Amino acid sequence: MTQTQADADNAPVGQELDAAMYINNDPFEQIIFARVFNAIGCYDTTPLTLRVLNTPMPNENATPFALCDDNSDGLQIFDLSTQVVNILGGLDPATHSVVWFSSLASAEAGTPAIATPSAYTSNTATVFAVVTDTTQPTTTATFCSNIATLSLVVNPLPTPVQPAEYELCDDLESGSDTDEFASFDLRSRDDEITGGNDDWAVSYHLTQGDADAGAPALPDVYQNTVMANQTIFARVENIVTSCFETTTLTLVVNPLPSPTTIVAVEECDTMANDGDVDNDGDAVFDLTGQVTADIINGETFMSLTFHETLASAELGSPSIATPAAYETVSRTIFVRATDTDPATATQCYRVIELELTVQPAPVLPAVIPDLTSCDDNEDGQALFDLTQNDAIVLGTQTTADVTLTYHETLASAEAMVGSVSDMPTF
Ligand SMILES: [Ca+2]
Ligand SMILES: [Ca+2]
Ligand SMILES: [Ca+2]
Ligand SMILES: [Ca+2]
Repeated sequence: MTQTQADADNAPVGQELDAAMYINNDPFEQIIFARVFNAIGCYDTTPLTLRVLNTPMPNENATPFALCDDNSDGLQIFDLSTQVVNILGGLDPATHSVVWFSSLASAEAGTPAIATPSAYTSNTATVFAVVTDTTQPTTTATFCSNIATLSLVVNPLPTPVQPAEYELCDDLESGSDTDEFASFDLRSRDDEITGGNDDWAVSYHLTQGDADAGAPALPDVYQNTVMANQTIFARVENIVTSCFETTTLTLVVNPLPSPTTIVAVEECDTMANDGDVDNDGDAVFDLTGQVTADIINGETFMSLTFHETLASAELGSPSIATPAAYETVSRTIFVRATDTDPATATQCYRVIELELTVQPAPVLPAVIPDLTSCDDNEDGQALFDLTQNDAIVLGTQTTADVTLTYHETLASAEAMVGSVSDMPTF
């Protein structure tokens, strides 16, 4: 083999080409010459065309083909036909064929190819594409090809935590605290649902369909639209892989207790009430017995605490320490009624006012003048008009404020029984 016709004809020493390892000089196409000779020196020559075809250069950094593992089996069905443009890079799909193989060895051997590349079941793995230029001009059957790799990735779905029911007390923001609508801070549930996984983003949706579609989302602060109890849907999406899973969130509006507002509770400012002198200005009230029963009025799961200020009632503390014996001047106190239903997590409460009224004790003069009557038949008995000293006993008090009765014994007076019945003439 020689570079020129002359060398083929003359066969000068040293001009013969390396028949096993010859690299062409002229790009793409070059003619060399073959000299054929026999033992007695007869020879002939013929030209030989060397042709260099372009090897296709597919995408060496093809974007991994990732799918979400919708049934958590580690496998997914890949449609490799969607990856032709990806694997070709800038090569023209019209002039290049792509054949897929599951191993490098089979790609190099050209067999066996993946039978159904449009539905190739795989775990996370690498597949191999043989890319062939189908149009290069050639007088032989040589088509140049190259092998490129494509990563197949099966991404796991997020595994959201099923959140506990989200309970709120009926609020006023909806216009009423008895309408069973309240404003829910949905973002407050994110961490519970993601378990603190920062790669997972949460959105909330009215329906399962909206959650699957990812839109429309509910606002971060959402007022329920179904009274009392409503299930909404949370979409948990991996921000890296975009794989998502959904779960439900139940919104619950708990009713506030309904304490009954009662009329003012009255106590007498007497020594008998508080052990102090009459009319020292205050009295001892028992808030625990009938008062509590009247306020609860038969409603279940309600407990009461009593407070001197509205602020402490709203806070729940400090409360009146000894509600069974609360000594006070006349005042308004605040009753906090709290829901104690163990089935609810909210302990909703409502505050009402309670009037405590200290009634002044009637005042008796220290000394009432003796009553004197004449014994007209010497039997030691006489008729008395007990009312003749009423004005002295009443002092500045009037019978509109106090009732005056007379008794034969101190005990019956204190018990207010057995008054002398036939006044004014006893
Ligand atoms: Ca799967
Ligand atoms: Ca409300
Ligand atoms: Ca008193
Ligand atoms: Ca007192």
